[in-house]
Amino acid sequence: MTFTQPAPELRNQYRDDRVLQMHLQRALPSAVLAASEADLDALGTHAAEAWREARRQTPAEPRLTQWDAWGERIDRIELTPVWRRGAELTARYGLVAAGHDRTHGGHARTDQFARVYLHHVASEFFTCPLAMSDGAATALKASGNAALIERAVPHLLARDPAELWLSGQWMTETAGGSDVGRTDTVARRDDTGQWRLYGRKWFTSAVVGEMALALARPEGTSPDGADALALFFLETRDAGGRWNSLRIDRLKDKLGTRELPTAEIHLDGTPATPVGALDHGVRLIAPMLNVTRTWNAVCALATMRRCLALAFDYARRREAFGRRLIAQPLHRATLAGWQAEFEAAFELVFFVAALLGRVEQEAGADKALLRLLTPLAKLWTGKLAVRIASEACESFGGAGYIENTGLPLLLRDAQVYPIWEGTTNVLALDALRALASSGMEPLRRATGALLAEAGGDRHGLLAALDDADRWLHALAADRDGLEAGARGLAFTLARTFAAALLARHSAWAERHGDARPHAALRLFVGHGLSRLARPARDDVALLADEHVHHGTPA
Ligand code: MFK
Repeated sequence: MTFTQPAPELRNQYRDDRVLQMHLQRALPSAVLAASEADLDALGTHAAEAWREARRQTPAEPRLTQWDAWGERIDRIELTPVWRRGAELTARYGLVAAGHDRTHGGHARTDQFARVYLHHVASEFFTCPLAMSDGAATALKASGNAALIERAVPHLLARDPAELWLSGQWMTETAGGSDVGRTDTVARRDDTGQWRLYGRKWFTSAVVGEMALALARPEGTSPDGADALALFFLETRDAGGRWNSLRIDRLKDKLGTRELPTAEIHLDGTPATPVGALDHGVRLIAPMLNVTRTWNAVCALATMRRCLALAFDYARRREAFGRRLIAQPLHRATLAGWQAEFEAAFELVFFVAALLGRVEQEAGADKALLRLLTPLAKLWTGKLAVRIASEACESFGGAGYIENTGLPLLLRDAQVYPIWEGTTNVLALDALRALASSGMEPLRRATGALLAEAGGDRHGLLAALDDADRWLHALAADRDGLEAGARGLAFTLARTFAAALLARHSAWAERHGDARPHAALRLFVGHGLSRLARPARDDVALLADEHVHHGTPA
């Protein structure tokens, strides 16, 4: 008899997802959920079918052809089959439009991100340009630039694929990287007064889009620094459909997200329009950053859910050492532990999504809380997705290391989440920036309100916040110490607030006869909430400076 192992299977990813369904039942009025449920169900079916289909195909990658047979520069990008369907599915399910819909007021973002969460893995990271498009629509609306809003926003929010535009966010440069203030791209006026951009953009993931928002330094302003950057709107193609004075140098050879045609480009006089004043461009692009970081967190969550769905399914099928994996004490405890982390992260991410919707559509919503929680949710879920993807591969044994199971791809793709839209350290420092302007009070107030709904603070969450506050005060005059510990602080705040959210949710679930969220809460809290640390400066110096060599390497 030949030895075979049972492949994991996916069922409808909406109907099969207790965590999503229960969250939506609690968080959305029944009329809002009823209006979306057919779409969520269809996206759940599509997710399962796309997984099966992808296993039958050799993975496809985009291809760049720079020159035609006659020597003309064409820079044509051929997309994968899934990407070619991207616009149609985006328009049909309103993956961007739903977030800006005013029918359900502040619930718009919950509705939208439930769709995105279900579709993300099946989309092969088509969600990346969608995140940028959503961010661009948000930044343009916030800018108040009526002409640009009229020109672009209806396209970005279109529900007709023929009208839909995608936008890029062109910020990253060779010198700049995360230090956007070192942007080298120059904006210069031509004889007609038209602004034109010149420079090299190093990571443009949505180059196939119709437009982009790009940072550039207006000629004649100070040579460095973020304050002298301006935000520009540009259209990538001219009226004849040719590239608008830009060249695609190459597609990136990336660890993961390989279906996504991330490009290096040269702007060589691309016509552009200032979105606002000719300085403080980072301030103008910040609304975009915060939206794309929320997408990042939702997509990280979607990867976690996919990994766990496959790992649990396999554990129920595969038998070893005389019983199914799911009956093995260590295996079941391992999976349950990651499920608990996922459920806590789920509550945090969907809370941030809902709060974004309220801030955008309701008066009096807590902007300071959103400003702090956005980087916290992004940085924590980025790291957690990598760990869960790695554990999921491991839970399959050797099969998890075999390319055409589709499992290694989940791990490679997950590694983008802590990098895309700002690294863990950049985000931890951003959280410090938010704390410097509003302090801990918004978080403490919100935690208190959640615990009141949960029926009390049974897990010492307010004490955990007090510890974090004391840590902050102790380092108030020590900027280097504060920065050195910023990751630990960020993880502590993210975990503690996620626990408060899960406490509120599990109290509701228990009233509805479901004990599982409470079990998730107990396991999650059991993993520990605090990650506060004060790495001794001398110890850090001994190790960090060890690698500084003097003279020529041997
Ligand atoms: C999906 C697959 C993708 C494929 C591969 C992708 C690989 C990765 C490719 C990428 O490049 S992703 C993009 C990654 N880059 C970033 O996310 C940027 C990282 N850098 C930052 O986040 C910096 O913190 C930032 C550029 C936003 C600001 O740094 P600066 O230049 O030092 O500016 P500063 O002085 O801190 O802030 C300028 C203003 O913006 C301030 O306001 P004021 O002028 O009024 O004082 C800040 O408060 C404000 N600001 C900054 N961050 C903000 C913000 N406001 C609101 N929200 C924020 N998050």
